[in-house]
Amino acid sequence: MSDMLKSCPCVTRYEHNPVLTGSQVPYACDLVFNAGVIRWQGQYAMVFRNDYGCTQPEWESGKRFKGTNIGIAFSRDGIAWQVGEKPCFDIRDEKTAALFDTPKGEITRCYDPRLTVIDGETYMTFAVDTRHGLRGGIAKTKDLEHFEVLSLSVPDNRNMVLFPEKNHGRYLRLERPMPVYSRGRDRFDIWLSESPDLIYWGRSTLLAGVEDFPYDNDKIGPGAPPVKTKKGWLVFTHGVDKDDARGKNGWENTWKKRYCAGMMLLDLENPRKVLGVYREPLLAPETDYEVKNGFRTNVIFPTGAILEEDGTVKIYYGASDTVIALATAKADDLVDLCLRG
Ligand code: BMA
Repeated sequence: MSDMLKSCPCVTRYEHNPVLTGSQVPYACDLVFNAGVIRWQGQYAMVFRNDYGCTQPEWESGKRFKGTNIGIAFSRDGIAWQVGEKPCFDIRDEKTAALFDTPKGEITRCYDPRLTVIDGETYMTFAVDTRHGLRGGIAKTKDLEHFEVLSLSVPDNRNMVLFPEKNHGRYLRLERPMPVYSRGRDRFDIWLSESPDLIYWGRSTLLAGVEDFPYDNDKIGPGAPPVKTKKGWLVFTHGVDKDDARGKNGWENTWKKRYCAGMMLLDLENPRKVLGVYREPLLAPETDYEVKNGFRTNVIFPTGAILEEDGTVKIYYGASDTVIALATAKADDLVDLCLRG
């Protein structure tokens, strides 16, 4: 696996990246990353993963974080963000814990949120660590402050994203189950499921495998909720290549993975049909905030995308599991690259 992966020339990183760092958060916070973003009441809203209780010297000496919660931020331009006074979803908070139909203490962490608006209703999908495996959650909210949890998947599954439109009356989601037992190692793919009500999910089919993304050799997963373009659903993905020759990167002595952003295009009428996969990385770790000084370096993890009226797509991604960064591209260029393969 080449160590020289380059980002696609049609993508531009925001020159003053990152757009959100822990220093902007008015409560306990050391890392902010992996954020869902939507348009919200004439502005933009973001929910982001917040890990706290462990500073850089501490994580470098092996200490663990005290906790993780989900924070909220708002912005007029999608670039300058104002963070809310407290987290919007915190499993250590009794009100949040009471949203789940699980025994006390079963859920240990909720993280990696994505936001989607469907028929005027706002939904948050998120990963859930439990004492019995990793689950994918879906919650509904009217105000990004109060949530109703609609469903939790069976383990192990995460990286769920909802399509912003129903398809033939059914909700659709992309997801990434983790079949360790049958495959013997990480080799995880992207699946598509449908639901009449966001609670009961079925008709699951494989959408894309690791082998469809030639620069990945380990696992892939859905990134941001699909973006509707004239020629198809544009899906941003993340993908991992692993190289045992890689030494220390970030806090772990054995971090051998690299996360890149990728993309593919799905048919509008039948999203189970892949029209094209871009066979190179859309974004590969290159800048200082992506390859140096982070908690886990060499990580680009896209989780939010907004299509602007002028045809520009804003892509939000976690960089090095430490900050949130922004890149932009023309949707038409991205669609053409997917179709070209
Ligand atoms: C995944 C998740 C993400 C994280 C990524 C890179 O497994 O834990 O939250 O950004 O690894 O560390």
